Formats: sequence, C-alpha cells, structure tokens
Amino acid sequence: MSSFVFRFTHAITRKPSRSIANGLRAEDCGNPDPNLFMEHHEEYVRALTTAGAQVITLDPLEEFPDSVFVEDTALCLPEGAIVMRPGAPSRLGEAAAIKPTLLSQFSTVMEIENGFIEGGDILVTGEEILVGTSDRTNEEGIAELAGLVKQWGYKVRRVQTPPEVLHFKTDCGLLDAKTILATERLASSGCFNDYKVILTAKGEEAAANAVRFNDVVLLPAGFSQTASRLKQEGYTVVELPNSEAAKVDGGMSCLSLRYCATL
Ligand code: CIR
Repeated sequence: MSSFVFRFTHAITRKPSRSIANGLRAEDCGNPDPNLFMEHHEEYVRALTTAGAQVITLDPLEEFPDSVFVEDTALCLPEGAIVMRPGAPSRLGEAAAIKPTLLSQFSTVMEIENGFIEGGDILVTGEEILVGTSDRTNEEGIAELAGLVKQWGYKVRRVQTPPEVLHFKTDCGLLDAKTILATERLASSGCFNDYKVILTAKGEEAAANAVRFNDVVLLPAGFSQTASRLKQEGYTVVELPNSEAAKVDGGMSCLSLRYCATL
C-alpha cells in the first residue's frame, strides 16, 4: 500500500490575513472574523503538530485575502513540488509567494506555466492523481501537470468537479491509499468506482473536505453523523472548528500543504 499519500513529516500553513474578510466565496453568509479565524488556525496547526508534523507557518499576506488556503498554490510529492497556477485572478500571485518556501524544502521545484490549476482540484491517491476540471482548473493546466509528473511515474486522470462545487476536494478527501470520503453527488459520477467510498451523511456534505494526516483524520466540527461513520470504520477523528474558513468556502485540506521532507 502506498502510504506516502497520508504519511507525512511536514506541513506548510499560512496565518490568515486581516483581509480574509474579503476572501472569495460562492455565497455570502457574512465575512469571516479574522480574530476567530486566527484562533481556529492555531488549533489546526496544533492538531497537525500533535499528529506528528513539523509545521512551517508563514506570515499572513494582506494583499492576498485567500492566501491562508495554501493548498491551492502547490502540489507536494515525495519527488518534488510543483507550483500551481491558480485560476482565480486574485490568487495568481499566491503561487509566486509560496515558491521560496518550497525551494527551501524540496530539491526539485517545477512550475505550471500554461493554463490554470489549483491544488484543491487535485487528489493524490495510492493509485493515481485525480484532477477535477472546475472554474479554477482547466484542461491545459491538467495536461501540463500530467506532463510534469509523468517522469516520476504518476498517472493523472482527469475527472469533473460537479458544476456547483468550488474544487474537486471540496467534495472528497483521502482516508487511506484506496479509501475516499466523498459526497454522494460526487461519488455518483462514478469517479471513485475503483475505490472504497465512505459517503458523508445527508446534509453533511461540507464534512467531505477532510484530511488524513498520519494516524488521524482532521474533520470540520459539526458533522456528527459523518464523524460516527468514520469512527465505526476505525479511523481516529479529530474534529476542528471551521466556521470562519467555511464562510469563504475553505475546509481542512485547503489550510495546509502536506509532505515528507526530502532535504
Ligand atoms: C477561494 O475561493 O479560492 C477561497 N475562498 C477558498 C479556497 C479553498 N481551497 C480549497 O478548497 N483547496
């Protein structure tokens, strides 16, 4: 089993900026409170640390309201890191901002130079790399990623993020190399037919963006039925407050880049 997809030594996070109040969102449910977001972020970093991560926490970037969601800026693999090319114009500059940190952590850092692709649309499993086309990720970006990772032996499979969903991983999260937590609307597309799927409970779709980090699954708090399902399946679940990130469409995976250090 390819456990590299959930066994990590490190994580990169970035503190939320005050400007997170202006973060992008599909629906307006009020602005996130920057102070409360900071408290939640600290708890998230503590949970990663407890799970065994050495966490690099970067300073906030006021000029990029959504920069707390570092996952969208890069893909980290054991062989190296790839800087993404975010499809949201206001987020494009975040990619250049993460590069120096990646260069300090990886001996190989490559960049997407054509098309658009955000890390939230990429799910690395023990078998393959699934990438969802979305409003943020297009075929050109996926093709470039596929070309870059081919030399490392990875197979990229293009799938579709459901139309009303921000990112592919808004609706799914990896639980282990061959098991995925997913919403029914995504799983029913058939994209996980070769995997074991655990569905989020009805009305708890926002729980799907979970993160497996070593021995624990980080799950947004408030989704008790989905948490119970995971516990019944034998997972150790750590529930974390996510109300402020959720107001700007963020979940557990978006807040970190996870990897095994090679340098
Ligand atoms: C955005 O719309 O880009 C941010 N407000 C949320 C990004 C969430 N990232 C993720 O799901 N990977």
